[in-house]
Amino acid sequence: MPLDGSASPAKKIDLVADPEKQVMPPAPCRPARGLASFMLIIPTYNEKDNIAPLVARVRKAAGNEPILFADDSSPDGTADEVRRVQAHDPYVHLIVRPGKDGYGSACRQAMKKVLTENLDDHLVQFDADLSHPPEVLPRVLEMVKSYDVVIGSRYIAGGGSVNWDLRRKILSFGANLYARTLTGVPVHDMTAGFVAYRADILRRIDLDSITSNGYAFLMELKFNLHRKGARFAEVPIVFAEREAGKSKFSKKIMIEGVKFPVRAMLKRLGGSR
Ligand SMILES: Nc1nc2c(ncn2[C@@H]2O[C@H](COP(=O)(O)OP(=O)(O)OP(=O)(O)O)[C@@H](O)[C@H]2O)c(=O)[nH]1
Ligand SMILES: [Mg+2]
Repeated sequence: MPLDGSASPAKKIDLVADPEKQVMPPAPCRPARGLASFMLIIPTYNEKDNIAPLVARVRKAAGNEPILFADDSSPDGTADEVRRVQAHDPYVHLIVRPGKDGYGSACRQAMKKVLTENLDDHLVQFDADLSHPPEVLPRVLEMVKSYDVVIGSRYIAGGGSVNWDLRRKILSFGANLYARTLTGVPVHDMTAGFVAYRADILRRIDLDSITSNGYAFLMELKFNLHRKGARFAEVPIVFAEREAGKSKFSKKIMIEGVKFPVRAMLKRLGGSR
C-alpha cells in the first residue's frame, strides 16, 4: 500500500515516444502532510546509476508524489532502469523521447504534459544527478503555497556547493551575477535547476517561445515568468557535485548561457520592464 494510505495504487505507465499517445492517469490520492502536492520533473540522459538512489531519497524526503522522468533514449539504458524502479513504485512515470534533444526541450515537453493534462497544481524541476538535495523538497513545497516560483538557491545565506574548486565557484557565482544584472530578475540563483512552480503561473507563458536548450532555458523561463509578474522566493540548498555519470555541459551550452542575458537586456531596453 502506498505511504499516503490510499487503497489503490496509481496505474504504472510507460510512455512512448509519440507524444499523442502519452496518456497519464489522473494523479493518485496525495499525502496530506500539510504540503503542496506536486509532480517532480526530471530530464535524463545517461543517468542509469542515479535513478534508484534518487527515487529512494525523494521517497524518504517527500513521500509518494509522482515523478516524471523525460529520457532521451539514453544509450546507457536509463529508461530500462526507470522501468525497473516502476515495477515496485507505481508513482514513477516515464516519457521516452526518440533521441538526444537537449535539457530545455525535455523540460518543456514534460512541463507541457503536466499543464495540458492538468496533472498537478505544482511542478518541481530537478536534475537526476543528485546535485539537488531532495531533503529540501518539504521546505520548497511549504513556500510554494505562498509564492509562484520557489528556487533551490546556492547563493543565499545557508546555500552553497560542495566539492567545487575555487575556479568553478567563481565562474558560477560570476555567471549568476551577470545573469541577474542583465535580466533584471531579482533572484540570486538564476541558473538554478531545482525550481518549484505553481502550474497556473507557468500557464501564463508560452513554453514554446522559450528557445534556449541548455541551462539558459532556466534563465529564460525565470525571465519570462518575472515579466508576467511571478512572485519569487529562494530556499537555500547545498549543491553536490555529481558522483555517477557524466556532465552534459558543453561549449554550445555555455555560449547560449552568455548570450541569453544580453538578449534579455535588449528586450528590457526595448520593452516595458
Ligand atoms: N532528456 C534529456 N536530459 C538531459 C539532456 N542533457 C542533460 N540532461 C539532464 O539534465 C540534467 C542536468 O544535466 P547535467 O549534465 O547534470 O548538467 P549540469 O547540471 O548543467 O552540469 P554539471 O554541474 O556538470 O552536472 C541531468 O538530469 C541530465 O541527465 C538532454 O539532452 N536530454
Ligand atoms: Mg548536473
